[in-house]
Amino acid sequence: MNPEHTQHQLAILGATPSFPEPLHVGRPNLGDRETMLRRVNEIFDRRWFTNDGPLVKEFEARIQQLVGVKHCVAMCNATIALEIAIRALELRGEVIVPAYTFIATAHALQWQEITPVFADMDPATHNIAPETIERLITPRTTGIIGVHVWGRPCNTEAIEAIAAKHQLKVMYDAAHAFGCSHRGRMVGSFGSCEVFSFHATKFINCFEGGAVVTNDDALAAKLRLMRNFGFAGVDKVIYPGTNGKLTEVCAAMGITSLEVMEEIIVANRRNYEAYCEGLKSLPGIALKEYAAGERRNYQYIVVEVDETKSPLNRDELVAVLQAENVLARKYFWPGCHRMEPYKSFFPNAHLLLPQTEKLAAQIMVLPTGQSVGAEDVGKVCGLIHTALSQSAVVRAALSKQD
Ligand code: T4K
Repeated sequence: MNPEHTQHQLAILGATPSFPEPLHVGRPNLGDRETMLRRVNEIFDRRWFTNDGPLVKEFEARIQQLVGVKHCVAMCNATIALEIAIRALELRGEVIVPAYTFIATAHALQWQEITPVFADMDPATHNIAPETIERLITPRTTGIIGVHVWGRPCNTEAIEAIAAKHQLKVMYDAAHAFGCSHRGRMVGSFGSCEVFSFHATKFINCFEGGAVVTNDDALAAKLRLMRNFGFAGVDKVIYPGTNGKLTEVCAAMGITSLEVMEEIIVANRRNYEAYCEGLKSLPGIALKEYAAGERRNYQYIVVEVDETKSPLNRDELVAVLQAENVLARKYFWPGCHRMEPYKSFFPNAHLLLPQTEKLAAQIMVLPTGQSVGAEDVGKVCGLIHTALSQSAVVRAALSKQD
């Protein structure tokens, strides 16, 4: 162990927290403040605030170019974008999704009375395990939604082969995977369409925002119609659409964010490499690695804590870190199938989800992004070393807190 790693006091043991201010997962990255404020001033001058304004169009054009797709339809957030994409693809009945994802993936289906059917995860990638999909297909199944968890693309080839065999539609929740590639091809062009999130916590953000990207002209036209109440021209409504529009100020934030995309990736990568170094060779602690040779945004630092080898389990480690003001998160615990309404609908779903059950209890996500420096990463790693080496003391302190 690096001697530096032993010097931190644990607040859980009565000292002050190592970080006076909370170190968050998902702290927003910022583009150039002056440029953003200039854009906001221009929005004020133009008095054009929403409804397909010039900055929304510019944001869409930049994404199309970056991802290499024909169409980008910007939306107010990724949840609405998922709902609109699902509806535009005419999915109904049952749709297969991974149980290990943010709840929005499942809710976007349930919201329109489509049943999400949960597939298990591949422990190596944390993505949907293609071999668990086929047995879930019923006559009511109409599609599969893969999620590129942590920005690591799903096994699109296997998913699409199963879909072709059973005549199912495929789309992807790419909320984490903007700026990532799969076999040299940018995420965004797989399946019928893919959905990005530009929420404040995402590596590129619009405050709130999302987008559906596709190479399908007819689908893009339908998405635009649905995003804007079903208007097909002034005073002409041809579909019961919704309001999924992105505002100009959000698009301004997105463009300003895109302008520093490479800088953010450099900061994320630096932190990722520092975490790799700081957490290596700790028993039971495995940092999920990003594949070399592909484009990655490195926006999530994901650690598996195997309680059979680590002196502390995931929950204990998260509790210690949080007491030190390192607000590590247990994403996506306990899995969608253990949240309502799915838990009540499918009380035995966990029996088919052994890997999700096991890994959702082991995974923690650590802070990174522009606002986290290399020194912070060193300190977080130091805390983890200290906590593990003083596990008996930590356990005793935690039991007193209960
Ligand atoms: N699909 C997937 C796979 C997703 O992961 C998500 C969203 C979606 C779909 C839906 O996308 P959107 O509809 O949101 O565009 C957060 C985000 O709210 C959510 O967007 C994200 N995934 C999810 C993984 O994380 P929570 O419930 O953890 O949010 P919250 O409020 O606890 O914030 C997370 C952390 O970020 C906290 O430590 C505080 C920090 N934070 C947050 C905000 C908003 C800040 O420091 N500043 C901020 O402005 O869901």
